[in-house]
Amino acid sequence: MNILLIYPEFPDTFWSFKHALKFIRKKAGSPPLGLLTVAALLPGGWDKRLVDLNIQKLTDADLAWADMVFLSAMIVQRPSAREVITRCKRAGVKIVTGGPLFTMEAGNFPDVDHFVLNEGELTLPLFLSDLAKGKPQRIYKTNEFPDIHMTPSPTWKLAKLKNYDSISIQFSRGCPFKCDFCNITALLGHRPRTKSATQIVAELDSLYKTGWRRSVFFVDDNFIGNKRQLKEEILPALIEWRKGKRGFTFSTEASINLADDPELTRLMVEAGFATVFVGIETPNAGSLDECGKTQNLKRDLVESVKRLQRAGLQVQGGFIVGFDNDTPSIFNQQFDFIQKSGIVTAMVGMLQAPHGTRLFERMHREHRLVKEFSGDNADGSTNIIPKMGLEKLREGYKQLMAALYAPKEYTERVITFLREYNPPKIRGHLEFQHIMAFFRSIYLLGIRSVNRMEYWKLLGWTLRRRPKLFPLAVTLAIYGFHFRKVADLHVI
Ligand code: B12
Repeated sequence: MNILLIYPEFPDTFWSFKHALKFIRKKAGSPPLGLLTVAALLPGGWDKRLVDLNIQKLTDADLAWADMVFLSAMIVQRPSAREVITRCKRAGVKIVTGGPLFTMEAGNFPDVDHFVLNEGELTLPLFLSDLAKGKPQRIYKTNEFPDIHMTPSPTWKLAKLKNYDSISIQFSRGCPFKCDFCNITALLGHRPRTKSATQIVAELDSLYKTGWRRSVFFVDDNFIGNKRQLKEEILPALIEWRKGKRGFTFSTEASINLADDPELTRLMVEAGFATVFVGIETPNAGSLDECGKTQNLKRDLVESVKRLQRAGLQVQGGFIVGFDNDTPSIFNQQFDFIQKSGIVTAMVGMLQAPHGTRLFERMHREHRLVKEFSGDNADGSTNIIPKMGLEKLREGYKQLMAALYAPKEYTERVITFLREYNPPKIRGHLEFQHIMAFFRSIYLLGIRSVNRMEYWKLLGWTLRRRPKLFPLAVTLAIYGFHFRKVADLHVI
């Protein structure tokens, strides 16, 4: 069997980093971990190829080679996924789909031959067994969650790694918390399911063997869902693994209660974690209470963020406006909070209700659902009628984004962060393209840009006050360029 694994193109979103990646001559953020994992679950004797539309084109020759196409996508990739399906149909190639888009919207794709939904570890073997018998069904789904101790290492060799900035690996699935707007627990459950240290070290070893030295993103829904296992097994193993190796900085997603555990934070930094994305959502306690985000309540959120920054972690944050408890003062509150916290990468979105969430059910009951979920929670759209009124919310959101990513305010925020931040000992791998990115940034941001004064202000301040953080300041200046482009495109 010849299996063609296809990953559709992403639009220009906050996390696509499209405008920043150009500076380091990379084509995409990271290869599709879901498809590389599916490839490893397929029979070893089958031939597999990966076409990631974010780095290459899909050719007619690719389709002519394939006996079957395996397609994975998120909702934001819907338009590109539809094009792929049309081309496969025209070429007469059978299409098997899986991943978050199809798990949530299977009904919208009449041309797909087989849906292998939820987690592939459970559903794919059923499909393969029926296929072997010559009787594959149209839909395979399950309410169960697999033990991921059985999950094989992703087949890295299918991906053209040199085109990517980072690589994803996964230690756990699921999250113990119950935020009403998040669909993770519906997709992956409450009880964090984890891999063993042996599995993680084997995955890192196989990556190391490919020559990879750049950053690695642990794509866990909440990396600290099982703190005990982290402290006793995983982090000590990672600390041991990195001895004598260079590069390989890690990033991940975690809940804010990480800040309450100095030992866990210290071990993470020692293991090489440099960045953590935290769902902060809002400084409005009434709204945190409304959505059930109890872990963010009864704490000084700014101080929690600063504690992580002082420990050596760059904190990125997710924020939401438009809760029922939000009044129009929320936009200023969010702005002040984000500026004070020094969260440079602040993904702010309007409240949306994805399928499968408690919020979706409530909005349905209250007749407040209005349209299809766009799948991009930071594109200035929503599928619900907000209490404060859609126009007021949209206008406030627009102004908030414009203020947060205005050159002067952005530079101030970066400086607030650099002032607080204690860089970890483990540093990223310096490559020729990083040096070139610096020169490109001088030309594009320091000479050609109308905002060039802010660029020089940031670099000047860093050279005087935190010279060791100079490469980070350049990176964040480049990020600012990307964020402004995306905000201009979608929101402002
Ligand atoms: C890593 C990640 C990212 C990375 C993506 C890296 C990449 N190139 O893949 C980054 C940070 C870029 C990202 C960005 C975004 N993301 Co994201 N992301 C995740 C995250 C945390 C992990 C995904 C992952 O790699 N999982 C590990 C692999 C092994 O799991 P998997 O892909 O689901 O695959 C398994 C099954 O689904 C199945 N499977 C998957 N594909 C296929 C295909 C076939 C044929 C078969 C048989 C089976 C199968 O088998 C696999 C093994 O079980 C998920 C949350 C989650 N836990 O799923 C959110 C998630 C996928 N992201 C989400 C969203 C909304 C976004 C953004 C739109 C956010 C934003 N506003 O910008 C952006 C859009 C991307 C962009 N570039 O523009 C949503 C998607 C919702 C949806 N239904 O579409 C999720 C589910 C989070 C959530 N809370 O809802 N994301």
